Amino acid sequence: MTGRFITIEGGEGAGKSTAQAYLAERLAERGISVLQTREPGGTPLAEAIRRTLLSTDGEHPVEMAELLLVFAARAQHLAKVIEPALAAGRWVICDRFTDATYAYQGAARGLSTDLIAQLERLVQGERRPDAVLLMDLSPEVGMTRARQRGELDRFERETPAFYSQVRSAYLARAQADPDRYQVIDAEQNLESVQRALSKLVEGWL
Ligand code: Z5A
Repeated sequence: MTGRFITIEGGEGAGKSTAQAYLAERLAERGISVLQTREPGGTPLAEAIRRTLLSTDGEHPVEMAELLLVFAARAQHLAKVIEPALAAGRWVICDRFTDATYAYQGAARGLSTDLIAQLERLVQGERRPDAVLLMDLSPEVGMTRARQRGELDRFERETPAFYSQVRSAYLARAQADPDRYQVIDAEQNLESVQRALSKLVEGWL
């Protein structure tokens, strides 16, 4: 039996990490073995790429380099962590995946969707998330939450227009495939978000 691959997406400060931990706990209570991981990252090499991508110091990658670095990290992560876990029957909950590439490198940085789709096929083959949770909130609320946490990374220093494009791209992807995407209103208080997540878990099981 193979496991299920669930990804969590959304803008900055949307509550993805909080939701991931909550979902993992609910699933573990039901006896499901869960692996929590994130992108970019999830292996030592992919985490090194993450540090490069998020750093505000030194030379910044141009758009195309950023895209290729994201997919390089993903190739490593899939081969070393995600595929083995799914093959062992574990559920994988990943904080961001390729939807983020379409939203950030595609919609916000302006790289072509066709190019991203080609890289997606090259790196992932047929692998796609079984379910995508989109934690949707206004960029203003997300940025306020992110700022409260301290120093901002390279993406968190982008303009409001950049974040609006990210949000619109995510919502358009969710609308195009409503069976696979669940949109959660991430501006609600934590209790309401958790209630929505618990319902989802019941639906999955
Ligand atoms: N990136 C990319 O460009 N292309 C790609 O393909 C991929 C990624 C995969 C790093 O991602 C960057 O990588 C990302 C895009 C780029 N850019 N950014 N920024 P990341 O996921 O690590 O970064 P992030 O979006 O900044 O995540 P985050 O700041 O860690 O936020 P979060 O995980 O969504 O939120 P959180 O840590 O769970 O919660 C944030 C705070 O809000 C925290 O204090 C919580 O206690 C609080 N919180 C959570 N939920 C609530 C509710 N409901 N009410 C009130 N407060 C709440």
